[in-house]
Amino acid sequence: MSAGIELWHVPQSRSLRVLWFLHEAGLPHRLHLMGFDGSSLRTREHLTRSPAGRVPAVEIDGEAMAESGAILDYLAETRAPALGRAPGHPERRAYLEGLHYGETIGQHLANLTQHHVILREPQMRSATVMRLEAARLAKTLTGALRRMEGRDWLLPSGFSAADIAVGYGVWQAKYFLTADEVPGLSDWQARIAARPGFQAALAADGPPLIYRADFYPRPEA
Ligand SMILES: N[C@@H](CCC(=O)N[C@@H](CS)C(=O)NCC(=O)O)C(=O)O
Repeated sequence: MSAGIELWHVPQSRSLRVLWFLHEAGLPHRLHLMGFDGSSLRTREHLTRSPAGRVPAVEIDGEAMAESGAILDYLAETRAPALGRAPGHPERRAYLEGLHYGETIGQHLANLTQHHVILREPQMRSATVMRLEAARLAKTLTGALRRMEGRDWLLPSGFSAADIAVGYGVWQAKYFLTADEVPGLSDWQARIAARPGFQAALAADGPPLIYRADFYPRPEA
């Protein structure tokens, strides 16, 4: 059994959440950069780490784990308590909500990525899905901003792993939403970009594999 933290990561994917956390917390780790060509994600070896053959996947002291939100919470609990809100903490409920809300945002990003980037043949893409999912993505972010009530981060006591779970979607939204579609979004993205832990994660992220354009406009209705 190998000691320490290993992360299997595809640049620009949800595994950036874990990479960001590791840099925020200053946790030493070994990074395995993977491609997005299904084949490396679907090997028998990788399927032992992630049942659906996804990233992120980690091994922590030799034990495999998938699901970015669960990984963040587990790492907070075991190695970086300042980034978590443990059971009994007055912000525990809001913290858990934020950790999981990341995937409410993430589902819209995934659908947009599929229709703008992954589906290469124009006839496979749906302009309706692109418009609908962009509007739904904007709503998730507007809702989170409303909860923040003018604060910089989700919880009154300050930055936590919940901001990383949600922040990944906030950051990636730049590919699909303009600043005027979600008032406050560009300031939020700037706050994320200013964090040394996020900057270090971006530097380690590897060459872009998913988004090659700066912005993916959707067709007019
Ligand atoms: N809920 C999971 C989602 C993991 C996920 O779907 N990751 C994507 C990258 S963003 C992936 O590995 N996709 C590869 C595929 O679908 O084949 C998490 O948050 O870790």
